[in-house]
Amino acid sequence: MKVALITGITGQDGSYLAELLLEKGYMVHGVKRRSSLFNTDRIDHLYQDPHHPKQRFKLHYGDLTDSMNLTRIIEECQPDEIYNLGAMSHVKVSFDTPEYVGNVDGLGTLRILEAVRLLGLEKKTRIYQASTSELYGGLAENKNERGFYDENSPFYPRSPYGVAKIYGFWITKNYREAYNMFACNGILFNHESPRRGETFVTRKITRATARIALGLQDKVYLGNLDAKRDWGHAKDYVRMMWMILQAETPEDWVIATGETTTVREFVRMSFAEVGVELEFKGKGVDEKAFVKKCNNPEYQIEIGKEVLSVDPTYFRPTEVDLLIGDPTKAKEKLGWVPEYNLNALVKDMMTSDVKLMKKDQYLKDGGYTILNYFE
Ligand code: NDP
Ligand code: GDR
Repeated sequence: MKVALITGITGQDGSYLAELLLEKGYMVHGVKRRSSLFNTDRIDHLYQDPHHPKQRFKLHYGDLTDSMNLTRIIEECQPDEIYNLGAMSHVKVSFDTPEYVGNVDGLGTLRILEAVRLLGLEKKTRIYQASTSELYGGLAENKNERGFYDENSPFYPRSPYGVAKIYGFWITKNYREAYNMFACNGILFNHESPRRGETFVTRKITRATARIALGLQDKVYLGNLDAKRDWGHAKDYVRMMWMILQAETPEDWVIATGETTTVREFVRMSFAEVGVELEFKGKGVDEKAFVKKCNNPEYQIEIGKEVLSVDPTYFRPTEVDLLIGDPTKAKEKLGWVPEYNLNALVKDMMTSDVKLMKKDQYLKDGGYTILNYFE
């Protein structure tokens, strides 16, 4: 039985990857941070009783800032594959906690690589590093001749997160070259899902849309509506993480859809999923969105209602304006065929959030407190 170790197993990608590897028959170990509450919502359905003789899913307390802890876990698990997905992954928050992000997202990667090397596992253990399109920083002049970012495009990170991840990228490549390790970077563009953290823009939008439709929330405040992202579905992307470690040679790979869309358009598409047509008026910080039509009798949402305003709090000190990836290499060499397009992604997220928010509505009607925290 193959053995995998996943850092960041409680996150969006970690949960989908754990599912995939369990389906493939792996023994899956995960690193979980200690927190004052259970923080396992995304993987509760995978939990297995530790007393079960055939247990194939095991969590270990740990942290990417603690090299002794990581070394001990790796020694115990003897993994064939390590997926280093753990990170403080929010770009805006990285401006508030830059040193911590450097430690976790940058040095954390080194700690994994060095542990594998010191334990003498460099011939056995393959390592996947969660690199990111944030490395490119969205500089127009750095796109390839076809207008995309690819494996050869120069990097120019625009946040403490991007800068920390660039260390992770290069140290992974360096250990590959210096010690002949099977260590690979997946340069993944934005990928979303119903399990996406609530403070990333897509989930913030789908959650708010469902709440507004159901009368649980008045409006949503967003930052830069003109930002463009290449959004795919996390389920498609974790499959690629696995494929990257099954390749014949260790390499770096861009995973993207090759299409880019504004935040404004994502809002429009989300409201359309619940039958609400929007009209955007104004520019920059004065831009707002109003309900133009409501084609769904289930939702009593009044025509002309203001449902979106811009709040500059959500602007970033330095922004990545546009990202679009070129997945040609992954398509040709790894057979990358995503199952979801943007329409299917929005539908999946909206279906899930409407269901979740109906549950909240039921709880609220029953007198229970529901989460009213927006960020
Ligand atoms: P999430 O934010 O959903 O998950 C991050 C995970 O990292 C969580 O399990 C979190 O634990 C864990 N973590 C945070 N800090 C530490 C730490 N100090 N020690 C150990 N674990 C820690 O991110 P995603 O699942 O979306 O992304 C997975 C990885 O891929 C990240 O590295 C991200 O930067 C990268 N990435 C993501 C992209 C995307 O669009 N989703 C695109 C490109 C790269 P806890 O639950 O306790 O907070
Ligand atoms: P990103 O994702 O920064 O691309 O990083 P996020 O969803 O946070 O932002 C995307 C774009 O939307 C704009 N935006 C807002 N963003 C947030 N979070 N909240 C808002 O209210 C809002 N309004 C507008 C942002 O300015 C930005 O331009 C994600 C993370 O998953 C990283 O870990 C990963 O590496 C990259 O994707 C690829």
